[in-house]
Amino acid sequence: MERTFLAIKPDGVQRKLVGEIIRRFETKGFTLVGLKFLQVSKELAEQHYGVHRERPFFGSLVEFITSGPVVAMVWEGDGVIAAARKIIGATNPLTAEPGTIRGDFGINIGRNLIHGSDAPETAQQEVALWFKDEELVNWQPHIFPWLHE
Ligand code: DAT
Ligand code: MG
Repeated sequence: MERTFLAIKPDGVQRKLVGEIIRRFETKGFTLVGLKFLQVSKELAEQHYGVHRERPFFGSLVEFITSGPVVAMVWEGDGVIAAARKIIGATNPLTAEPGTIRGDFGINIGRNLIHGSDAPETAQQEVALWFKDEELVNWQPHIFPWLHE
């Protein structure tokens, strides 16, 4: 089944939105298969945001993601990569739709609360970058038949 990498950024943690954010993916019906709370190293941050290396905001992006603890997660479910991006909302919280995480809780592009993988290839890369195989749990929740026909 499909998996995606999500990370609650330092602003989400500092603003005590961890429970609220996790709740949205839980109640939607996706399955949590990996979770850790960590202080991100500069090396990990630079690798994670490698595609943005040439962008003018790369330095501040790395500085921000390493500025405080982060909640790193892997979520599972059919279509979870695209669905999580919808739940998260547009990159700029000011223009993100109300009802999305960024639309409900943010006002600034540099403080947009949560990261989510944007495609199957990046999801696979990011899951592997942040988690070892043995840190991921293969399980099927008991409510599974109540979420799937
Ligand atoms: P997303 O996080 O929605 O996938 P992205 O991958 O294009 O967005 O960019 C990664 C992060 O970089 C984003 O969450 C916030 C920051 N960022 C993107 N565009 C920016 C900009 N124009 N100015 C400042 N920060 C920006
Ligand atoms: Mg992105």
